[in-house]
Amino acid sequence: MSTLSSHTVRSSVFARYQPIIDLTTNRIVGCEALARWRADDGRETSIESVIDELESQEDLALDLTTCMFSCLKADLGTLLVEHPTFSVSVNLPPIVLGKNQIMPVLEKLGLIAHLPQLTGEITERQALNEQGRDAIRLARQLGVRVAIDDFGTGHSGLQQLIGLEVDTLKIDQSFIRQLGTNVAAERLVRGIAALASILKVNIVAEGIETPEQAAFLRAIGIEKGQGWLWAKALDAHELYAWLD
Ligand code: G
Ligand code: MN
Repeated sequence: MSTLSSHTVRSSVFARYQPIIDLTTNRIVGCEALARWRADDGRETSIESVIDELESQEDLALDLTTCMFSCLKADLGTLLVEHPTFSVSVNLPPIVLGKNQIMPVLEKLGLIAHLPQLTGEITERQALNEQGRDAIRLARQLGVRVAIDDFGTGHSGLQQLIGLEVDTLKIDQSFIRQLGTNVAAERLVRGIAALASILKVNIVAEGIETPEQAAFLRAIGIEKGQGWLWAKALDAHELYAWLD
């Protein structure tokens, strides 16, 4: 049974923004909007404890996504206008794309002009069933780019993955963490880089924490990364400061 109401979701969810860095220039090229949860006592917490419940119900998942786009517009609206090449990624649960409810939200928020600057992230695990494949198609129809999140963790067949029409693969941080200590993880990351290059899709490496990890990724041709090496998820003021 659900313990969360629409009202609670709308008043508790807010966004933080983690910079996405061009590994060759070390400059910020975009960010990922990460959902945070404000607990009853005002503390900021991770959304982990409620995310499964939110994403299992269509109305709550839509409330979550609406909150994220609404924060994004309020926090980064000016930035999107002033920096037309800056792009923002938002996690998009497939369940919210199914009923064409997102477009009215984007229209109401005045985000239509910025659709090419937005990327919807769908996890590899969610991308491969029928609902996930439909979600990818619907996101593309909306005019946003599509990224496969947590790439490498879904235990999917290569054949299924190659069939997905996406713009970007986001290599999961569990592989990045093992660079330098686990040869198998290094080979896998090299393999993903080669695959992406053949498929002509972009790569973002997630969870980069050390200069050595960044150097390895740069050396094998991965263009973009995010992680604590540069910044944790920031509020809008901190993100604007990064741009200067
Ligand atoms: O599922 P997704 O890959 O979008 O999850 C991003 C999560 O990873 C966020 O909760 C974020 O706080 C966390 N994260 C981002 N950068 C790093 C990092 O460099 N190291 C670790 N351990 N976690 C990170
Ligand atoms: Mn993500």
